[in-house]
Amino acid sequence: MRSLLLVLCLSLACSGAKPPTLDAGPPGVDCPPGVALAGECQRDADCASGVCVADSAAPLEDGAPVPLLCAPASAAGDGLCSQPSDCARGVCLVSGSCAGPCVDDADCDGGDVCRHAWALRSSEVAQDLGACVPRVLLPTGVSAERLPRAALLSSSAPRVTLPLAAGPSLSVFLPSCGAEVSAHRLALMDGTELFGPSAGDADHPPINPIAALGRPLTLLVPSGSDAPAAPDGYALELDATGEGSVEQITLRGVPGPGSLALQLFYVGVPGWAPVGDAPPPEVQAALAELLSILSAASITAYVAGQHVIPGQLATRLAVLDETPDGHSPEREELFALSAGLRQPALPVFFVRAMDRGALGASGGIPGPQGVMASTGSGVVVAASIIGEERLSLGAVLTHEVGHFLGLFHTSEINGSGVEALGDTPVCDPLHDADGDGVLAAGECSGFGSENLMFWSGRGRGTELTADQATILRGAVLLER
Ligand SMILES: [Ca+2]
Ligand SMILES: [Zn+2]
Repeated sequence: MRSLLLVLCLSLACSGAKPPTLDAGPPGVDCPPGVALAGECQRDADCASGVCVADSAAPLEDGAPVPLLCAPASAAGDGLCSQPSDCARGVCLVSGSCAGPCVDDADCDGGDVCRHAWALRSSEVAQDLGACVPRVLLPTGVSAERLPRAALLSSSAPRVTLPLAAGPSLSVFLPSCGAEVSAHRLALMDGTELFGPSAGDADHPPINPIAALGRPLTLLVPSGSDAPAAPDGYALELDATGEGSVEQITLRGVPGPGSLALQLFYVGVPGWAPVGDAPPPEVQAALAELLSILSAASITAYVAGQHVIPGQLATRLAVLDETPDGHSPEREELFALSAGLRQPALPVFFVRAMDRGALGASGGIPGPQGVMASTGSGVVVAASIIGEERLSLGAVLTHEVGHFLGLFHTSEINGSGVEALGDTPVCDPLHDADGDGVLAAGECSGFGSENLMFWSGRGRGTELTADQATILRGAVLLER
């Protein structure tokens, strides 16, 4: 039941919809692009002379692969862009940066990885390709420890144990293509279980909760004031499916007040586009509420960039569908549009609506902060919230940001709770006045519906406790 609720947090952040089931999702958290060929090259190595560039003379077919040919690079730049001609190779990704084409990671320099990406070919046409894009982007003062890849051999050993150094830290686990990992157990070196099979109901909540099925898996230690510091470190057991390996990146920062850079993506919301350098009015209002809520934790935020997704890509992702088993490949594809961002930031996606009445979602609890181009790299909110009674776009957006920075719900839909915070309000099942098994916002008035991290957005909760503010101020994504 524990895992079920954590998945609920991730995918149905604030709706009253039925929880998804836990069947395995589609494989491949992190795979090479696999884009069909559309020209004479896919990478520079394919060219006897010149480099592999976009064919600017080819007809613009929306949704088709970028046509590529061997030619001399132009004198244009390779940094930020708003159109193809800004880039030496004519490839301007929808995240607003120039990129070079590739087939696999070996084609990329400087720690970049080769991933599927979408390029702006005009204001109405997006085309895809394999592109070299940054992987880990961290604010000054944050260290990243990249451990050697650990082998996953699921046929002989479906469970692997990894040592985890003392916190506080955020670890992100990136399995090789075709493999998946989930958290099975986290323990102290003396065997004390902090998360695992013996903790799983309201009477035995985990001491250090983990969103065990996050894609990618992330793990914050300690994850709250009630979780021990563990100076000797931890033993972490992962369940693996598929064969391959897993890369572990452990991030450490210096907790304190800071600023959050936001990269805003508009995905098929009618009329939503930048107004000069400013966001559209609806988003400005939501950001004003976000600033007001986060100021209680001494955190500020600013808009670092804005991106309008064009064409069929926007049409397809404007309404995020789920599969019958509760997964959302479209949401994962949306978060991967962060590919190409070149500065540490939180990607924020605005879509028209989400399946099953969901209002928003986070790419993890916490999200993979600083890791770009992954299936969890961002938060999403539905513009359909605008005009709905008892809902606020700003509060839902900030709730998802709270998840991404490391906050769990104060109470779940059934009154249970998993977070490791000592001072947050609890709304237990005794408050289910109408006996329908759902702890609605109205039933939890005075018992947590006022809190930002209440499970339902219909309380319009904005409050943060001191322990929640401490978690937020520890987020490695903040600029300090
Ligand atoms: Ca009820
Ligand atoms: Zn939530």
